[in-house]
Amino acid sequence: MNYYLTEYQEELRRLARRIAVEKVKPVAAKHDIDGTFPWDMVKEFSNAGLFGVYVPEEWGGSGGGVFELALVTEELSRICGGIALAVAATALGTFPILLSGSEEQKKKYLPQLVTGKSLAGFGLTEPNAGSDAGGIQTRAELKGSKYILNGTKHFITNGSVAKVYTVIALTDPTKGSRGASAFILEDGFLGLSYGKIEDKMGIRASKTSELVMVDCEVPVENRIGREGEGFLVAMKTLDRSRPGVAAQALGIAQGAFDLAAEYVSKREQFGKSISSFQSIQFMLADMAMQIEASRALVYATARMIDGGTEKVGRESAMCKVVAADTAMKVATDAVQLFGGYGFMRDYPIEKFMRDAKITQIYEGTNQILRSVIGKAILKDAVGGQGS
Ligand code: COS
Repeated sequence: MNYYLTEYQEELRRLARRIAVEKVKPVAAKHDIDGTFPWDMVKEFSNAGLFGVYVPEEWGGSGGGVFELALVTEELSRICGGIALAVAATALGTFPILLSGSEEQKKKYLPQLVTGKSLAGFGLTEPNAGSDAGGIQTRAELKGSKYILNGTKHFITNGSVAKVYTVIALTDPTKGSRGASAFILEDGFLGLSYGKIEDKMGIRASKTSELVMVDCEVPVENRIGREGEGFLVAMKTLDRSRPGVAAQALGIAQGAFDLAAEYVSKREQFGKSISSFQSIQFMLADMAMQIEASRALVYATARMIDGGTEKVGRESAMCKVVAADTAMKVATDAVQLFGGYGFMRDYPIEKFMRDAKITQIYEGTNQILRSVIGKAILKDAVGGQGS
């Protein structure tokens, strides 16, 4: 499929692919097994300028958008969906500053984030507020020139390795989600610690931790936007970051497919290559069709966002759901094509199946996103706008 990438986008894709193959591939299994964070890879991505591809040049980025971020995430995830998250989750944590931050906040934080000198994380989810993001309980009380934050965020990607966290907390608990505000926290702020570091099924090269805030002091100038705008900041962020999860899923699906296609071409049974059997060819065809359909939707959504469309919640959710379900299906089928070998840790394919699973869960489960899509469709139908 020709997506008519610009010369710059083609170059960026080649660069990300080269780094993924030459640098990430040799260390992916090690980080998956021991769960260590790939700081060497962060340095590689940083040197290559991959952290700033979606940030305007005035803030030190390369001037691209969600599309460029998707290209990089896809290529890195094709080799390792976990290591790719150093870039993708930093983007998630950076979006609130980029989209809703003040000039001073952008000046202070974006340069370190676009270079990869600092990683970022996004703190919305709490133990009792996952899909129900409006049900958060973390409190932020203004005392003099500081907000005092109390509460626990969990499942925070890049938690404990990031230096900057954008966190949503309630400044007015009587107003529910309309009483939420967004804040920038830094590693080392008084009262901020990391709590539990998660031991995960997949994306094990990525760190996931709690953010524990006990009388955590946050300067008033670190509030993003006005009080009460936090939920909106979070939703706008997720609208722009979900295509990134979709791109991660797309990369995982493509990577699993590549390995499976190569394997069936070499594997012989009944005296011939198993790729000569129609049942195998049908599986490959289905996998390839689903991957390409996902790619078309992810790219179209990213271009829609970069083109300036404001209301992108439905499309962003759609591409995430389609790509994540595809990743899970394709990775599962890829393991199937490897037969018994696919089940063994000696072969690289089972990791893709483990890595794929999270894409159906985080940044909005595929169930809650179907609900977001359904509500948007009905709203348009009632409004008489059609689709
Ligand atoms: N853009 C702008 N505004 C949005 C929005 C969006 N994408 N989605 C919701 N809003 C607004 C609504 O318009 C509403 O505004 P008003 O209070 O002015 O009417 C407000 O936000 C609350 O919206 P809603 O009533 O739909 O909220 P709910 O609590 O019913 O549900 C969902 C909100 C399900 C959409 C939200 O909680 C969600 O996305 N959950 C998944 C969370 C998630 O992705 N977690 C992962 C965290 S990062 S790994």
